[in-house]
Amino acid sequence: MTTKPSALITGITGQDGAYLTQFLLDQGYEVHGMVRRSSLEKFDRLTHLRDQIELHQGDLLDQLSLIRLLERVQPDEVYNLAAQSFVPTSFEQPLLTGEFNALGVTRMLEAVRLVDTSIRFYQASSSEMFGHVREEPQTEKTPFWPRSPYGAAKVYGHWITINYRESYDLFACNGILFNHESPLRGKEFVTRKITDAVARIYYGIQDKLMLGNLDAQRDWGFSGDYVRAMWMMLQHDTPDDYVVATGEKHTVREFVQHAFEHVNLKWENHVEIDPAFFRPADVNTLCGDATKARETINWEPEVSFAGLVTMMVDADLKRVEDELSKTPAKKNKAG
Ligand code: NAP
Ligand code: G4F
Repeated sequence: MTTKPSALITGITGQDGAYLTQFLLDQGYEVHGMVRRSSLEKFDRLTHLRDQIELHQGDLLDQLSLIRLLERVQPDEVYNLAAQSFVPTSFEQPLLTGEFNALGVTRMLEAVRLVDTSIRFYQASSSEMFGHVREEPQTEKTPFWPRSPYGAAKVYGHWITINYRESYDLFACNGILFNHESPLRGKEFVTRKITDAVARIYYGIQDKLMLGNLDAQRDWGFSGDYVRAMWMMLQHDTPDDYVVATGEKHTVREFVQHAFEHVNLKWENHVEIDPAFFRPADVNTLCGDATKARETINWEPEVSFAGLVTMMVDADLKRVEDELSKTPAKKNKAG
């Protein structure tokens, strides 16, 4: 009898957690997720998978909860996706962001080191670490210059992962993932904020979309493609760090333009600038070179920029239409 491989995902309730869960189930894994205790359960992204996975309480702030969780689950692989992931919040809550995104990684690595050093560990590193970019495109060798408490905390998480690999011989990998989006993206992030607004404007229940820095450039990919790269890193013979990116960058303005054009609306009639959405320091441009991931683990993205925008607008159109069908009097398509 062969036993199924098992994985523990922290941050399973998030965007990537949902896509990674589906991917690992499709690969025949037993999937466990760590969730924070909350007075209300927020498992919306996992609804369709709920009976195929096991959820356990734990928190990146609580070392013992992590140790006990690994002892109970005995996973082959740990995907550490949990984090305070919204950059503007990191300016408001820099210490808490550091607790989750920096020290939380150390707690997770300590738990692996104490419970079972054969566990393979994935850390969710970020292109936000490149910040004020030193070269373009960015590779695994590009120096970091974080521009937010979020980015600075992720740099710590990145290096402590490398340190545990070198000190204790752990199979620990960093995925330096560039921005990746999907219909499951939180509505506070710019892409989903735009596609949600486009759908609401199309159906006449919103008129204006307030945004900040339209000139920022990002290398946007699809979350479903990027979680595949996480898994591929842990299947390789040796642990290493990889940039995961499409190699193509676009401005926020271009994202806006594509999203509004998809429903034949003129974005200039609806988008306004609100200084409240500018950051104390922003990352003006990001564009990744994923040559190493392509050549070493054979990873390639499948969804294009245009495909991503269309997928997200279509999903929000369907969702808003479904919501409105429950309150038909409000439905009023914009021309
Ligand atoms: P997300 O949707 O914001 O999900 C974050 C997850 O972390 C949620 O499940 C959240 O749980 C959990 N979490 C936060 N604090 C926690 C704590 N103290 N203890 C336990 N769980 C906690 O983020 P995502 O887009 O899926 O990103 C996944 C990871 O990749 C994050 O580490 C992010 O920083 C990193 N990353 C993302 C991108 C991107 O473009 N998406 C790019 C590079 C790196 P609740 O549901 O309880 O809030
Ligand atoms: O969508 P964003 O909030 O994503 P950001 O800051 O790039 O961070 C995301 O990607 C990182 C990888 O590089 C992850 F590590 C991180 O967890 C997160 O997933 O903002 C993108 C750009 C920024 O330059 C921002 O200033 O869009 C600009 N922007 C313009 N108007 C806006 C808005 N961002 C938001 N959230 N809201 C706006 O109204």
